[in-house]
Amino acid sequence: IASDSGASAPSPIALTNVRTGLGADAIATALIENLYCLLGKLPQHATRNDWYMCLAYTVRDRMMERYVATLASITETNTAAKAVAYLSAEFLTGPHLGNSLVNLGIWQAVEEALSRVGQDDLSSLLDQEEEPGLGNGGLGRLAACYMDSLATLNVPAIGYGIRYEFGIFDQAIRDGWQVELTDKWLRFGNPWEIVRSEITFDVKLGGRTEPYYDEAGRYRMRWLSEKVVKGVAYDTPVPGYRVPTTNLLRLWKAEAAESFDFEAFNVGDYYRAVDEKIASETISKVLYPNDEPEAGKQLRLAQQYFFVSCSLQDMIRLLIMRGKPLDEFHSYWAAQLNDTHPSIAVAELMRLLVDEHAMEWDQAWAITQQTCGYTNHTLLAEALERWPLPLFARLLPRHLEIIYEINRRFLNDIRLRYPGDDQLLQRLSLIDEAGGKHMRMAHLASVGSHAINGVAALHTELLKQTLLSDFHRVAPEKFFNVTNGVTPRRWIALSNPNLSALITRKIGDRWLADLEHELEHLEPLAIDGDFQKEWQAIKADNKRVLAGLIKERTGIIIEPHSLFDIQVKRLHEYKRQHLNVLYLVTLFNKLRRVSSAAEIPRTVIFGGKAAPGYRMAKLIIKLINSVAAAINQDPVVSQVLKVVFLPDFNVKTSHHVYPAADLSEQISTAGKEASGTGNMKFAMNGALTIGTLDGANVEIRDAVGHENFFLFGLTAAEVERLKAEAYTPRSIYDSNAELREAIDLISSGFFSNGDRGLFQSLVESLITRDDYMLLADYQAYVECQQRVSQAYSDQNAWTRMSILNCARVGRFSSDRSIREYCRDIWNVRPIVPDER
Ligand code: CR1
Repeated sequence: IASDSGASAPSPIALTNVRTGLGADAIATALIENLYCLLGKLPQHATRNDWYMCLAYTVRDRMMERYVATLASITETNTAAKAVAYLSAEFLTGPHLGNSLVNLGIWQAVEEALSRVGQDDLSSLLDQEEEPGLGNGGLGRLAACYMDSLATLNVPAIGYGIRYEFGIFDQAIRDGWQVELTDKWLRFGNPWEIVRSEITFDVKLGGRTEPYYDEAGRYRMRWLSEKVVKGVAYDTPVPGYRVPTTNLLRLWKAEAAESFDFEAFNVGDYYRAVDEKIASETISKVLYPNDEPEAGKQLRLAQQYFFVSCSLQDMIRLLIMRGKPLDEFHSYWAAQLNDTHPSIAVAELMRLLVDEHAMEWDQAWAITQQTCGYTNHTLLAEALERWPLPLFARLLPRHLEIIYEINRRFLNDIRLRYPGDDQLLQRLSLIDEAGGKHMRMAHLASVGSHAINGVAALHTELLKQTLLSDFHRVAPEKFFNVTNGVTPRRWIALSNPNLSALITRKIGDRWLADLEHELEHLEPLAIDGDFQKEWQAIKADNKRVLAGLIKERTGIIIEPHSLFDIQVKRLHEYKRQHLNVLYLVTLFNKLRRVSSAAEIPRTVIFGGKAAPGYRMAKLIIKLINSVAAAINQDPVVSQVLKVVFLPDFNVKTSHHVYPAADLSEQISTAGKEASGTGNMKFAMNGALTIGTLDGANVEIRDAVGHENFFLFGLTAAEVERLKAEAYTPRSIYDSNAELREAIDLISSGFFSNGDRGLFQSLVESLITRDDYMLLADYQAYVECQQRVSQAYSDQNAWTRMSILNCARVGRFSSDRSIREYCRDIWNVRPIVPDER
C-alpha cells in the first residue's frame, strides 16, 4: 500500500487503484482524470480554481472506502455499535482540504503529485478554498473540533445540522466601521459534499391538532399541518487522523415538498406555487449571525425544528435499517444537544415515538431521556432561548401539547417531592408565566436529558449555583463538567507545520494522536538553549507570515520583532476588547509624554465580527480602528506601538494568527466566558496568556503553572459581590488619573475628527453602568501589561515559558473532551477496526 498513513481499511477495492490510492502516482493520475472527467478541462486550460476543485475531488475519493465502511457500522444489521448524533445548528468546519491531507497522511504525496502535473504551489490551492462559515464562533467551531476527535477516536458519529446557503457574513471595514457582505460560499460549488437526493424527510409546520381513535380503539392525537417542507441530506465526510474511521456531517437543505400547493398550480396560479417553493427554501437560507442568540424570531425556531426533525427521522430510519426495534433506540443512539438550539428534539422525539410509532408515553419518555444529553454554553441571560408561547403554538401546535404534558408530569413529581414549595414549581416550570408567556428551552433540554454539562469547571459550578440551580437541587446526578478542547490536527499540525515538525523531531509523532500524554515530553526541552533557538526561529517565521498578511489586507506595516499581542474572538462587551483599547490609549498618552526608548515594541492585533444588530459591539470596532489610526500615524508612538484590526477573522485566517502570537488576550469579565477555546489554540502554539480567572483560563493557568500565566482582575465571586454592593464606576473614573485621561481623550473627539458625540454612548455606559466592570479591572490590567513587557525583555525566559505553555496544555485536546463525553455522558465505545 502506497501510503504513509499507517492506517488500513478493509476494502473490496485495491488501494493502489487510481480512485483511492494514497501514493503520489495514483494521485497524479487521478488529478488529470478528474480534471478531464469532472471539470472538462485539459491541464493547459485549467485555472487555479479548476486545480483546486480536481484536487478536492481527488482527496475526497481517497476517503470513500473508509467512509463507506464506517457508515456500514451504523447501518448494517450485524454490528452492534452505539453511535453519537451530535445535533448542532452550527458547524464551523473551516476549509477541508488541508485538514484532509493531514488526517489522511497524504500531504507529501499530494505535493509530489502536484509537481508531477506541473503545479508546484499547494499553498495557493489551499488558499483557493472558500471556507464553509456555518457557525458564529466558539460553539460552532467546538462542534467541528468534536467531529474531528470522534472520528480520530473511532467513535461512529453523525454531525447533524443545517446546510445554510449563506453562512456567517464576510466582514469588510469601511471608514473604520464593520460592513457585512453576503457569504456566497457555494458560488463555485462544494466538492466536499455528496447530495443524498433520496434521503429526504417531510417536516410539518403550523396548522392544528385533532384527536382520533386508531384501529385498536386507542385515543390518539394527530397533527394537521398547514405546510410541509422537505429536508434533503448533504453529506460531508469527516476523516479521523490516520485511522480507519471516516464519519459524516449530514446537513439538511430545505426544499419545497413534492406536493406543494398543487391546487394553486392547477388553477394556473403558477407564481403562487413558486412562492411556496421560495418560502420553503428560506428555512436553510441563512445562518443567524448572533453569537449569543436572542430569541423571538419565527424563522429561527423553524430552522431549529427543521433540522432536528429531519435528524431524528433519519436516526429512526437508520435504526430500522439495522433491524433493531424502536424500543432500543437509546441503546444505539446518543444524541447530544449543542446548546438549546436543538432542544426541541425532546418534544419531537416524543412526538415521533408516541404519535407516529404508537409507543406508550412512559416508554417514549424513558427512551428520550436516556438518549439526550444537553450541553450549556453560556450563562448570559440575554442568550437564553425563550419562545413566546403564541409563536410556538402557531408553528408547532402538537409540540406545545406534548410539552404541556411533559411539564405536567414533571411538576407533579416535583410537587410530591417538595410539597408546598410553589415558588420552586414556578421556577422549574418549562413555561415562564411572568409577563407574556414563554417557553424556556433550557428547561426543556434539562428535563428531557439524562445529562447536563457545562464547558469548563468554573462554568459548570456557576451553572449549578445560578442558572440551573433548581435543576441541580432536584436532580444533582444529571450534572457533569466536560471542559472544552480543540483538535491539535487543525490547530497545530495544519496551522503551524514548522512547529509541528520540530515537535515530532524531538518527541516522535505520537503526540498528534495522544496530546494528553505525549506533549509533556517537550517539558525538559524548555531549558535547552538550542531548542529554544529553534522555537524562537519558528515563532519569528510565523510572525513574518502574519505581518505579510496584515500588510496585504490592511496596508499596515508591522515590525515582526515586536511583541505580537493578539485578541481575536467575536466582538462582545463581556469579552472586553474595549478594556484592551483603554490600555492602548493609556499607553499612547504615556508614550507621547515620556521617551519611548525603554518601551518594549508591541503590535496589538484585533480580529472578530460583531453581530449586525449589536450597536455597541460595532462601535467598539470603530473605536479600535480610530485609536489604531491615531497611534499608527503618530511618528513617535508608532515606533514602539502599532495597532491593527484584521478584517474578516474566520477559521482560514486564524490559521495564520494563533501560531504568530506572543501574547493571548483572554480578558473577559470573570464569570461571563463559559470556556473559550481560542485561549487553548494560542497556548498550544506557545503564546502566553494575559487573562482573568474566567472559563477555561482557570484550568489553563493551573496546567501551565501560575508563574507562566499573566493573571489579573476580579474573580467571578468578587464581580458578583461588587455588583451587589452597588458598584460605582464613576468613583473609579474620578480617582484614577490615567484612566480619566484615557476616557477623556476618547470623549474629546481626538480619535473621531473632533466629533465628541461618536463614542459618547460607549463612554457613558462605562462611567455610569459599566456592566462588565472594565473600570474595576483597569488598573490591574495596565499593571499586568507592564509585567508582560518586562517578561518579554528577557527572551530566553519568555521562550522557556512559551515552551512550557505548549508542553503543558495537552489536556485541552478535544480528544480528551470526547473521551469524557463517551465515558460520562454517551456510554459509547470506539469501534475497533476488526469489528467492522
Ligand atoms: C461560549 O461563549 C465557549 C463556546 C464553546 C460559547 C464560549 O465561552 O468556548 O461557546 N457560547 O463552548 C455560545 O456560543 C451560544 O453560546
